[in-house]
Amino acid sequence: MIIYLNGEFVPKERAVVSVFDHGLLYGDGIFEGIRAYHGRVFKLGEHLDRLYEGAKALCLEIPCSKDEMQEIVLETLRRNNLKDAYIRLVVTRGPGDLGLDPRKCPKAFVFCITASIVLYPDEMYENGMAVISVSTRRNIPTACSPRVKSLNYLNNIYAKMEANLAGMPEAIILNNEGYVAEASGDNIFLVKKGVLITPPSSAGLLEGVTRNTVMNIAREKGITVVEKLFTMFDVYTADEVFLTGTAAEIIPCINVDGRIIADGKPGEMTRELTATYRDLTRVNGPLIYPGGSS
Ligand code: PXG
Repeated sequence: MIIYLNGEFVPKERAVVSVFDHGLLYGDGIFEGIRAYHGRVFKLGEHLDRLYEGAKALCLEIPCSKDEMQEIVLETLRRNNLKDAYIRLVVTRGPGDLGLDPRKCPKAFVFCITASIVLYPDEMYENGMAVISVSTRRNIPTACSPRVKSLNYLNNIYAKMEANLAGMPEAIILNNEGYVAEASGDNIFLVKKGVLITPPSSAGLLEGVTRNTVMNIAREKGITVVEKLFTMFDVYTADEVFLTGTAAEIIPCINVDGRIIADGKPGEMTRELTATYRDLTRVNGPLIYPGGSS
């Protein structure tokens, strides 16, 4: 496995980060989880836009342009001979001293890992999954914005731990007002009377690339899409519930906090959106091997 590490391509064993890196010392940094399908990097532009917006919010100067970053991702995939992959792109504040002041870190540190993709079991997509809501509240946007995909994921990890302790695969997280925000690493959607509903960004959530893609697919199909606040009552009584994320794509939820959703089977709209989403992964995004080689 070859890793891109701050200007070099190195074997996994040599891909190490300083103990003085503020990404490690303070969670000061940002990342993206991206996926490549059939020799293309799906929605790469959208992921890079989110990365650079996060950097802007944190006054973190990424030491290369978006075009150069795109090439770093594509070249890392080429060096690993991958066509289908999970990509982890990380920008840390870089090495500094033991004080938290980011000005002590002269240069951001960039790395890119490309790994073969671990697919979730088909069974989960066929039959849906059971999830629970947890007591951990989503970070308050005025304190630590969930819109920044930062290296500080403790909020999400607390939620995931609660799900783990309850023996459940995923957690639904509410915001500090008690409205549904998202899952620990996925966004949430409901279908009610043919309308597709998801919490607005202002609920305090990461604006998922998959979330945006699904909303666009739905609109193109003529489905009404509404971003509005809702509570767990709306989840329990929805016709369909599903989660969206780069790794999981679209996963149906058929049981939430012990309430069976509708007839307990993945719904029609969830199936239809999933089929179109998968079609899109074949045609969207820059080619890794433009000449058609490999
Ligand atoms: N919300 C949160 C909090 C996330 O971290 C999403 C939503 C979905 O966003 P995208 O852009 O992927 O549609 C995410 C991203 C993992 C893993 O290993 C997944 C994410 C983050 C970190 C790790 O499954 N999901």
